[in-house]
Amino acid sequence: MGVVSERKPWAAPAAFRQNRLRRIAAFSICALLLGGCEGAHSMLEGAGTGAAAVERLFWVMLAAAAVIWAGIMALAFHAARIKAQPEREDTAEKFVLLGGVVFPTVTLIALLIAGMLLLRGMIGGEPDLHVAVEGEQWWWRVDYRTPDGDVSTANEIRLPLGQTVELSLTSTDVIHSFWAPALGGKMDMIPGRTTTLKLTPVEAGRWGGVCAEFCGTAHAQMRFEIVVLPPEEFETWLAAEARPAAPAASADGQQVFLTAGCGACHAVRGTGAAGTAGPDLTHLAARATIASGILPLTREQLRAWIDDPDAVKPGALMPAFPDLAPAQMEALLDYLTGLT
Ligand code: HEC
Ligand SMILES: [Cu+2]
Repeated sequence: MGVVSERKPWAAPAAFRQNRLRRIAAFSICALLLGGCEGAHSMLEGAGTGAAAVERLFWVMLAAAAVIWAGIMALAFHAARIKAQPEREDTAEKFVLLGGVVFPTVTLIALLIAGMLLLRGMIGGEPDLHVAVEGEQWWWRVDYRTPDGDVSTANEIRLPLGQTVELSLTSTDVIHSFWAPALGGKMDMIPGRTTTLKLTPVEAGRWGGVCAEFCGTAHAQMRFEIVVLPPEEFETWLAAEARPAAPAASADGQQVFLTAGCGACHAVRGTGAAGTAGPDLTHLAARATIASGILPLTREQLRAWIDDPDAVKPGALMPAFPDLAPAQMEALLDYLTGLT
């Protein structure tokens, strides 16, 4: 009596079913990952010449890898199907020499040359504009020089469409890395050194950026935005930024700001506040977000931030102000939201 299989003839074997599950899981994971390939942080929907160069290089590398992979798979299938038979030693040697030395050398050199030619697009031409960006724990200080004076802002880099900007990048504390995938490459920000990165935006809009080098507690909350504007709009914005702060929307609020000690860390040009440890707040209300892109700039979010920065962004280097009376907080918020 033979062994009777319990399995019904029409049911797929367990291994196959398990495999199918695995395949579905793998497919879903790939689909999810590919879903990440679009949007404001996408290198594949580039909005700058640098990103376009990286994208072309990506496709060239992918195509080359696919061709080589298909070739190797074909060889492997072939090898599995033919009957094994001893090769002559000199044929085997030739095969190893061609497949193991000549082929990789030629292919890698060709890809290297292709890469260097394609990435020439990232070097960029003569810059039309210079912007200094400094990585801080955990936000971005952004400085412009204008004929009307220096402009300092945070976490929002406005750029004119179609012009080449040279970013001078550095850091005050640890190594950060500046990365705006939709516009161009990625560059380390190193304390005591200045690195540069050129970007030429070719599409107006808001593009995302992140810190790409682990830099401490709030690294993952260290985001920024690049806002690409038509050149006239950019000039208007820059001229407005160069002006000192608007007259205080709330004199009481300004008083709270100055007496609570905010001015020790924050500057508001045109008032006594000239601190530099935190972002310049002269034109705070002209920004769309606070705390390096993690909160939209609204009255409620400002309140939440000032109440307890650490709850919003663990590790934030701003103390909490739990002792502000409700009326003081409202006046302070009136003042801050009036800093247009
Ligand atoms: C010890 C220094 C320090 C003091 C004092 C301080 N801040 Fe800050 N503040 C910071 C730092 C640092 C940041 C940036 C934190 C981050 O994004 O990681 C910040 C961020 C902010 C922001 C968000 C700005 C932006 O563009 O993202 C606002 C608004 C703000 N502070 C308001 C205040 C107010 C109001 C007070 C006083 C009640 C105050 N701060 C006191 C250091 C300080
Ligand atoms: Cu960082």
